[in-house]
Amino acid sequence: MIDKFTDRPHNVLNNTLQDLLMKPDYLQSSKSSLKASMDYHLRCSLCKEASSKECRDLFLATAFSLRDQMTEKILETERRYQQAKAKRVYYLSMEFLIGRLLGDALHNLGLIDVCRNVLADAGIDIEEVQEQENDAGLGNGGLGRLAACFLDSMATLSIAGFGYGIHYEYGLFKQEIDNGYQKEKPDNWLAEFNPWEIKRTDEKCIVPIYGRIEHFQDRAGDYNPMWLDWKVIMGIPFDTPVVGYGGKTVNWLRLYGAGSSTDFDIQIFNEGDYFRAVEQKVASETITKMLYPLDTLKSGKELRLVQEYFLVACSLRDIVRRYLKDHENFDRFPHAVAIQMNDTHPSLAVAELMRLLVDEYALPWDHAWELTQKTLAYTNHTILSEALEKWPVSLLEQVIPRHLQIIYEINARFLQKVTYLHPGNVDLLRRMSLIEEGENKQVRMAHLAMVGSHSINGVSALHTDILKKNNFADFHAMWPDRFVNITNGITQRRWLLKANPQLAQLISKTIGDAWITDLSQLKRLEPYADEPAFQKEFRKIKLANKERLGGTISRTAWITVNPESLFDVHVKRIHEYKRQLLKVMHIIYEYLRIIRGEKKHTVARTFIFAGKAAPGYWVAKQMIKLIHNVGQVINSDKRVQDALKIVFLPDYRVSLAEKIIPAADLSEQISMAGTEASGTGNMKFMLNGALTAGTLDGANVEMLEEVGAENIFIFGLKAEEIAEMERKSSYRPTEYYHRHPEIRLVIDAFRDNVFSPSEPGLFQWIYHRFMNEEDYYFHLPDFISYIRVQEKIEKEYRNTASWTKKAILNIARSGKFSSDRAVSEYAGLIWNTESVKEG
Ligand code: 26V
Repeated sequence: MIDKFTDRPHNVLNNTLQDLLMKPDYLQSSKSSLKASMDYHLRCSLCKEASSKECRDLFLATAFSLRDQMTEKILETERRYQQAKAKRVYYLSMEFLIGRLLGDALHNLGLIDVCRNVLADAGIDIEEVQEQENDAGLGNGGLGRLAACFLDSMATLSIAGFGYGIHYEYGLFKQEIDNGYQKEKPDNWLAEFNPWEIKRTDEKCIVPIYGRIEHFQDRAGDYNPMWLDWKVIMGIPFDTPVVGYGGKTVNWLRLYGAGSSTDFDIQIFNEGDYFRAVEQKVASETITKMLYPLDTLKSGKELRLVQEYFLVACSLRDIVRRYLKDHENFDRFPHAVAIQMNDTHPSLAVAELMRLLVDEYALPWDHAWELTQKTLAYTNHTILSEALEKWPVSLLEQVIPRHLQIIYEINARFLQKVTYLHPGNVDLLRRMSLIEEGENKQVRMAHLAMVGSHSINGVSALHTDILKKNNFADFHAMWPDRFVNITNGITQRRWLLKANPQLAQLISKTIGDAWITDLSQLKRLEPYADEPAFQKEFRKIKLANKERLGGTISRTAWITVNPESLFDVHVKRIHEYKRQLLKVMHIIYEYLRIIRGEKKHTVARTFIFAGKAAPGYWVAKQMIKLIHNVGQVINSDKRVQDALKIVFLPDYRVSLAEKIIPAADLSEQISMAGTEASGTGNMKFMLNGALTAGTLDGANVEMLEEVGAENIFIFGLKAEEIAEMERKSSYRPTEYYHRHPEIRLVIDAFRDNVFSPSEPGLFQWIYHRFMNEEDYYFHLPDFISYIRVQEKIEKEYRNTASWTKKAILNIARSGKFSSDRAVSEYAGLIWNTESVKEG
């Protein structure tokens, strides 16, 4: 009898299973071996019948099967790195927004079709199985997702690059919507077991914290401070394999969870204080309980500082331990190791590396400093002043007293250098100091990161330019060569191959599949941009993606949308600088003009929003409520039922983005110029054939350069124009209000409760803000050019062939925005490392 799963006689299958139980020799990619491996794991790892059709069981069995392959490859990759004496790159980040891993792993291992077939034979849809996986939401947004894309690219390029982060028990909160208001729910993503990670108790480390400094002298009479009475936290590593495309190289992401030291507990136990011992254990474990959401208010939370220190302390111990396995002293440290600090969150690495080298390995200060600077590099991801990290000196003194001492020493030596270069310039000293003076002294973490690194990079050309000219101008004047730009990128494996399989297939059918590892190949699509047959296929795929998203919308937001309408999409974190309000004002303008008979609607639009607001950020939460209320009024108004629909999809996360982005016609990237460091969503939309309505901000500037002005809709003031208006304090919102009837129409609607008929006054704060000249993100100066560009969009969308051509050209010209390009630039310009390929 032939087994329908394996195409083999039953007795052969039984033999295979027998073999498996003795010697797991199933690391091949054929259908039968994957099926056999899944059966094995159903039985032996999950204690379920091999015939189980539970999607959860099948998800776990598939994941275990893939993990087997990956762990084997990790060892092989490690041997290759060892043999080549590869320089190792450690990417330190408080966030890794990796989302789901199954689909990614299947694509990268080349098993997606095999797995689809295995499951289809059992009558199961692979997508249903993929839906079983919880997103690993270990990040807030762009910064964390960038880290995840970089991991994929490093593995694909066979760079010995590893992520180091925190094993949060709770990821970013889940968002629910109640009467239009955001409600936060805990994201207990590990509740149902995470099949990818491997807990490495054998590689745990000890981290000292708190305590006090005693000022001793050594035998030679030199100052020798001692850090005493510290407490102990244990750092327990959890490793997740990161498989590169083609499955040849498998790196890993190491996330540290905090635990209590058993020795420490035993001491308290022995003192007979059982409850204190348990308290101690719970307190330690709290450190990695949850990821902090971005908040507007400077919270100065001790626990967050402890998290940042914990990450740095665990990572550096591990990095040094690995290094010392093959080296006798530290002389080659910067040749063997590169450490990238993802924003200032891990910038205590500067002080911790100095402490390790000077205190624990007894290196002279100057030598230690040279090694530290040569090893570390810093990426800046934001210039928003409220997001620049500063920690109170008093808090550092309490939590990590020795590190504070070291920071003071670094500062003293640094200021000496500044004084030497600019004698008598006290103002410059005050500006550049690592310590902000004042009633409550604070450590400026960006200054610490810059002083302690050999490289400082911004994440788009415009952003790097702004860093050099404004925020870090003094540092740039001192070290012009230390500043580099590396424009962000995204991995096409997740954001096209996996998220938009039909489009990926069409592209591969047309130009071959080299684009999967070389995105510049997409250029070869250009000749097809106005070819009717290709256009037709592209449109068919776009429509199918829109229909699919329509299904998600009706299930999660209970709104029926027309897939033939223009999908106009604004999805990202909710923040004033990203200007969701500008989008809402445009919608209100359209609506009021149609119902007043001033405009005949021509193009039906579905406006799609998604995004989380920080729990303590009132304005952002009001924006969510506003979007819902405007939606309620407009969606239920028969006069516009064929013209306008507004949707807010709850709980924006990586897996939802994967459904939304392939379905977009228009991508809204409308931040106030000079505020969005780069943006990466903008690139994902472009890659999936959406056109962009955008300001000249972040990477939009470079998208314009790549795609050409006729294929992107740019509007609004430029960053320098805004900076100039801010310098002169010349902007008066009320002047715009009085000058432009279009603006009055919209703003008066907030005053007149048009969108809160049953809650008068709810949105009047928006009206008052404008009237009080408080429009910090320049909505009004950009409004008129925004509605004009939207009129143009509408006109162009009606010409289907020309719109489709533009969409295809966007795809064809998106090659620059691959994270493979970005990571290669890091490797060349900052890390001084290269690929270690097989063979
Ligand atoms: C931090 C904070 C902290 C408190 C106040 C509100 C606020 C707003 C933004 C941020 C930014 C956190 C860092 C971050 O995620 N930056 C993003 O990094 C992306 C990757 O480089 C980049 O594409 C985005 O433009 C940038 O916002």
